[in-house]
Amino acid sequence: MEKILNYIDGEMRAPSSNKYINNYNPSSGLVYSLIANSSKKDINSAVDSAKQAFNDWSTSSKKFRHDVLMSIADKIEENFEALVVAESLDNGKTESLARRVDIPRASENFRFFATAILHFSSETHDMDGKALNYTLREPVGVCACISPWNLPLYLLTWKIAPALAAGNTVVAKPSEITPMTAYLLSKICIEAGVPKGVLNIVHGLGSEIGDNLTTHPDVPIVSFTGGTLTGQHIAKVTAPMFKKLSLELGGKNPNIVFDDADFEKSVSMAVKAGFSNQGQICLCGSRLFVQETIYEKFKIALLEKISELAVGSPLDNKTDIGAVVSHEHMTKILSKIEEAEELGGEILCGGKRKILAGNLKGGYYLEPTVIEGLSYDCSINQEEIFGPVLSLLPFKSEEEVIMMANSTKYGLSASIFTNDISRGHRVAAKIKAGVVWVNTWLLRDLRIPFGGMKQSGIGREGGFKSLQFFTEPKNVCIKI
Ligand code: TXE
Repeated sequence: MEKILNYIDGEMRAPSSNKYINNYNPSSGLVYSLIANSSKKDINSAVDSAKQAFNDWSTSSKKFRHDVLMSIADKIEENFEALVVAESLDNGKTESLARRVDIPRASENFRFFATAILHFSSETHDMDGKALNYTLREPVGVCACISPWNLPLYLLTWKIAPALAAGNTVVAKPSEITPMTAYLLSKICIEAGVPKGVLNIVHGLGSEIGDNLTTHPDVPIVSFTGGTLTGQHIAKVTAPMFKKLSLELGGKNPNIVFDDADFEKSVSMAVKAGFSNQGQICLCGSRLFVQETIYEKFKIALLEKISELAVGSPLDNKTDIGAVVSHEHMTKILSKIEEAEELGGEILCGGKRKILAGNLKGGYYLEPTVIEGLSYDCSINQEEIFGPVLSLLPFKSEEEVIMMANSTKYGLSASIFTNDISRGHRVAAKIKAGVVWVNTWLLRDLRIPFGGMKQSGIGREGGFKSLQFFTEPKNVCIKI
């Protein structure tokens, strides 16, 4: 059985404990590989290696760093199909989604920041000829990049690429639930000739080695994407050490459909926003608000569209919904659906595990589920479920839907569907979220400041915002 090893100091290494964790294939529920169960010793080796490499890497030319990142992107594209198959096998998502979204975005992340660093600049401030201020933006040091299981390679590279482009070295800790493509990326980096120690990838249980990495005295900066609870924990343990922190956390995103919206488009976008990646995207529109004047008609059309979704093998091109990522996560989602029924919610469709035939019978498949009849402020409509579960709520007025949309502790993203462009601007201005789409969803320009407010996180990623996060500004004032 394949063993997923650490990538430390430019080579693949077994964990110092020589212990491994089972890695499950969500589509069958079977163990298909083993993951290095690393310890503090492995984290320390990785940080030491990154420290050794820092001086040369941080003083290398931007052009050199551009070339290294571009060669990683080239190698990702050379290994495209293998990465697609691996991502689907490890996460349970369909191969078609990994081929369309996850893997292309991984190489794009490297290309985007390889070129961004060539255009990155900072400001000067002239004091009427008496003095000149200029701002330097210097690499920070060894960066901890910690990533989740829902878009494994996509989100890991979204952190590694800007950190390296800015001249830092990196110790990355991918999710122990989906480590495979990070492991393949390690081998790609060796092939691409990445200097040893520039990037290190350590696998293992976040609950066991996460603190070793985030509180390591030689790691001054942490970039994390994952659950809000874990984000809170990381903020707590790093606060006394004044570390630079970027937290991209959970969401409970409203999708608002006004009665003047393009009907067909808003129905199909509501299904896409609710069920893409089995609803396991922090940006998913999991709360669907529909104006009451079109609510019944919209509900019929929505259920009709959802009934066409195929739940099946991630390898089958006809599959729309693959397996959710783990047995534990499937159980959590089913318990939330049960809670919704106990609260008086009505299950309009789905609500159950789907058992497939043959070797997929042990897979973690859930039917796309719609729940209605719950109050906007109940637990189901306030807490992130992170699965193929959509909550449907009617609203009367703009004011009412804005109040309900803003009622959760999250503030990551929102979508608004209306053909009244003034209303689009007006409602977007009042929604408490870091990213607001009007008449679309998940349309991403990598230059925008991406991130959430409230308990959806701290800081922004994307374009120069990422490079600003991964550098330390220093102002120099020269007396003339
Ligand atoms: O996230 P965790 P999980 C939400 C979603 C999901 C919940 C938990 O609701 O159900 O978060 O998911 C590492 N110090 N999102 O369990 O625990 C861990 O090993 C340092 C939203 O995946 O946050 C993994 O690499 N690191 C999210 C990473 O943190 C620690 C996407 C994320 O794990 C650590 C995924 C610690 N103490 C889940 N404990 C999004 N915003 O997209 C764990 N880790």
